[in-house]
This record gives sequence, structure tokens and C-alpha cells, in this order.
Amino acid sequence: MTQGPLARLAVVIPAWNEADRIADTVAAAITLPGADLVAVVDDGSRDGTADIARQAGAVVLGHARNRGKAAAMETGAEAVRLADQRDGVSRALLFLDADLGATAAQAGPLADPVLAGTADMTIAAFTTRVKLGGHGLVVRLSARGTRRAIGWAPAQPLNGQRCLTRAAFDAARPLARGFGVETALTIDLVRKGLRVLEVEVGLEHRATGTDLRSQLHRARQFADVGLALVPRLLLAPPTLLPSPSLGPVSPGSHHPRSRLPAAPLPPPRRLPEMVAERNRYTALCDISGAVGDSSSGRGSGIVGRDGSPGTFGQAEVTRGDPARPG
Ligand SMILES: Nc1nc2c(ncn2[C@@H]2O[C@H](COP(=O)(O)OP(=O)(O)OP(=O)(O)O)[C@@H](O)[C@H]2O)c(=O)[nH]1
Ligand SMILES: [Mg+2]
Repeated sequence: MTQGPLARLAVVIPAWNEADRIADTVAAAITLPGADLVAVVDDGSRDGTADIARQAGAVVLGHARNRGKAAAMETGAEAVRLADQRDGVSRALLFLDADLGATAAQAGPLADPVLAGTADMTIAAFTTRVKLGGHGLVVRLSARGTRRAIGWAPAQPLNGQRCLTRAAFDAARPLARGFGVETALTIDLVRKGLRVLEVEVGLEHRATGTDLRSQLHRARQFADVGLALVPRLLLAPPTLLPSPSLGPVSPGSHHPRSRLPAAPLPPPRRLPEMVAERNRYTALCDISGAVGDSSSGRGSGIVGRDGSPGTFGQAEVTRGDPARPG
């Protein structure tokens, strides 16, 4: 791992009723290179998650009542900020889900580019996926909306395993609520010209089923993602029209940090034309249309408006696998 000015890492784990897995997740997170702070944010759990996390070695913060995943991330990041001030450092923030268990030990490559200063945010692409009933609907919604907003979507757009610099986290605030947070993070940071990179990691999470509780969970996810997308599609400034897609990535043909060839950019357009096109995209954005779009979420890349690789305002793509677990 490259040791740069951000070589210290804080792991933030939002958790809600994760008594079964939180101990393994914390124990694995503590082993990550550079991680000197592991904070679990217990979001009103009723199953002893907080106590178990504390015994496993985490700093535990708590919400008295359930406030959703994004609020837990904000609480965790704020706690890290206080620790940073105390220690005179600026830690990178590695967000991990609580249900990763021992596989959380594989998250190191996600932090490396951020610690090395070559990315402002990384997004995980899990190499192993679990079959999840109905989850694809929310993935497609997120992928389709993200692509409409910024012309590109990560292979696993809802993946919550992300590493951000402090500056990138601050640029993304206020976070979109609940499970809309990942979709909004991608859109907002790419729009702000920050460097977003996807990284393949060997993480696995708990497979949620098809029972009523799981379906309610997905309905909540769907609503949160939709609520995150609406303002971002309706209020998009005209200068942020979708960039040209680079098409799907051939499986196996890329390295985790490889860069796709840049597609030619269209000629510059005048403002009225851009506004008209923005409105057209907005009108086209029928959220329910995400259902059944099997192409959504397929890996594609965008380049910065200046078209040059390696500059701010671009995202890099690692793989073209549309679905993702959690
Ligand atoms: N703070 C907070 N965290 C939550 C809440 N619901 C889930 N989480 C956490 O968010 C992470 C992801 O939740 P999961 O239930 O695994 O959801 P998912 O993996 O995105 O979706 P599935 O694939 O459908 O399971 C886990 O760490 C959960 O503990 C919540 O209401 N508040
Ligand atoms: Mg999960």
C-alpha cells in the first residue's frame, strides 16, 4: 500500500440488527492495512449489535432510533472527523456494510487508490455474487438513473463498499437519505469533477431472500433510490449532460484499474440546445421504465469534458457485470 498524506484509514460500518455478522466484520476490518479506527454506527438495533461490535474492538456510536443508512454514515464520518482533529490527521473513509463478515478483510484494494491519492472515491465491484430474489429491480433503477444523470453507471451501482477522501465526503454532503446514498454519491461526485474508480474485491455479503421482510426492504431501497434520483435528474445543470457511453466491457479483458479508450466527444453545443436536450432526458426519465431494462448497469465509462484520460471529471471502469449484491 502506498503511504501518502492520507495513509490513515477509518472504517465506518453502518449496522442495523447485525448481531450475527458484526463481530466477524469488525474483526476483519481491524486487520485492514492503514486502518487505525473502526467505527460501527448502530442505527437503533434491538439485537445487541452495539455490544457485540464493542467487544469485537470497534468504536461504537449509536442512534436511539432507526434513522437509515445515510444518517448512520454521516454519524460515523463525524466521529472520524473528531478523531482526526484530535490526532491532527485526515483519514480516508472506508464504508463497509456490516454483513460482510470475515470477507471484509479483502477490502484493502478499495482503499489503496484513495490512500495513494489517485482516486477521490472508489466503488467496489464484488467478484462473487449471491443470487438475490428481486434485487435486480433496484439495481436497474439506480443504474438507469445514474446513466441518465452522468452518462455512465458503475457495474454495481448500489454497492455500499466505498472509500472516500474527507474532501470527497464533504463535497457529497448532505447525503441522500437512506438507501439512496450510493446512487447519489456517484452522481454528485462525478458531476463535481472528482475521480471515481471501480475496484474489484473479493467481498461477499449476506444473501437476502424473497420473504415479506426482504421484499419490504427492497421496496424501501427502491423508494430511497427513486427519491435520490428525482432531484438529480430534474435539477441537473445543462452543462452536465450525459457523456458518451463507451459501451460494455468485455469480461476478462480488463484489469481492476484499467482505463477504457476514450470515445470521441460530440462537438460543443450552444446553451439553448443543451437546455432542450436536458429537458428531453428529463422527460425520458420514467422511473418505472427501469423495470426490465436488462442493459442497465452494464459497465461503461465516461471521460471528462476535455476528453483527456487521467484528469478530474472522469470515472474508470473495471468490469461489465450488471447485477450486484447489496
Ligand atoms: N444505519 C442503517 N443501516 C442499515 C439499515 N438497514 C440496513 N443497514 C445496513 O446497511 C448495510 C446493507 O444492508 P443490507 O440489508 O445488507 O442491504 P443490501 O445489501 O444493500 O441489500 P440486499 O442485497 O437486498 O440485502 C448493512 O450494513 C446493514 O446493517 C438501516 O436502517 N440503518
Ligand atoms: Mg447486504
